[in-house]
Amino acid sequence: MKTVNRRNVSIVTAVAAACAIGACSSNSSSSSSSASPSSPTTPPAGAVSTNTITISNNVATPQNIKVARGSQVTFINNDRVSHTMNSDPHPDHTDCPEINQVGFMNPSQTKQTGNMTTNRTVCGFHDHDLPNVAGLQGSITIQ
Ligand SMILES: [Cu+2]
Repeated sequence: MKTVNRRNVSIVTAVAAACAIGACSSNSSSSSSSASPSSPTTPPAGAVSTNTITISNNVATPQNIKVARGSQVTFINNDRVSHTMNSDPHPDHTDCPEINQVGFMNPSQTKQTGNMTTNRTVCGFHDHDLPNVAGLQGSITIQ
């Protein structure tokens, strides 16, 4: 009994010593960099010229589009579940309020943004109910 206890104590001591010299493998210190979606500052490469984004199976297609300034973007929810599309950043939705006019979408529902007249070049969007699902994040570049 005493031998076992002594061995456990020495293992704990060894782990604590390893952490003290920076050998811990924890990634907790970098978690803040992968937080909520926010608008990109430059247009994503490969943005598609279209005014329509279709959602199915928790993926928006195309994810990155470019549109004329002042035009509207149509979101089509072809999914079996509802989605709530909002402007980045989450949860404030302040970058491009025009996108917030889409908001809650029932399955099979189609909704439009307001006229994209923001001063921003790129507007990020996301599903407010699933803010960390990458397939439901995308961008609208305004030309
Ligand atoms: Cu949100």
